[in-house]
Amino acid sequence: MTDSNGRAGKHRAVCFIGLGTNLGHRAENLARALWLLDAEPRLCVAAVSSVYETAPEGVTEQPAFLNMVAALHTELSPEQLLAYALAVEQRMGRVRTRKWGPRNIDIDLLVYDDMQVSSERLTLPHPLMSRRQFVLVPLAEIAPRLLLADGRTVAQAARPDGEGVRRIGRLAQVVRREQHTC
Ligand code: PH2
Ligand code: MG
Ligand code: MG
Repeated sequence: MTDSNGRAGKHRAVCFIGLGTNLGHRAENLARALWLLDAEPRLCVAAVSSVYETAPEGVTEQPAFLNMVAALHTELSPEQLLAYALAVEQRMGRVRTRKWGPRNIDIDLLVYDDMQVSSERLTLPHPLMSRRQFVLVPLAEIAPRLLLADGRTVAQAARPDGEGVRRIGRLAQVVRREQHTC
């Protein structure tokens, strides 16, 4: 592949990820995860949604989540990106207790170009994304026309005024509010 100057270059994929946290300083956890992702030279955080406070799904007896999504440009393969995302979770000290239980940070790959992947470690697009308003509502901000597996666009599937998903602001504002500095 060549760029507009005729230089050979690696393919840069566009990927969407979901971030979630319901333990500790939640907004700081989101900020740190994005910072650690962006620190990888073959990966760039291209866009971020607002931050939403969301009611826990699956296991409902746990603290409320902060959720957001981000668009990444990356030269990493899906498997490499997954490995890097898991390394960021580990570096942030994530302790895995039970499935869908509380966590200080969760980074999920949602979509990677128009690639379909089905392996033991990774399924793309994320099989639950079209049912999760805590993913769809933030994703509608940065990728409203993205097509879901069922043929709807993200904008059609998102219910921003529905129950359980409340926009609380841009990340930098939310971090400052959590630190009580404004
Ligand atoms: N993640 C889960 C299970 N349930 N609920 C909300 N609101 N937000 C999440 O990120 C979330 C969840 C499994 O990863
Ligand atoms: Mg998850
Ligand atoms: Mg996960």
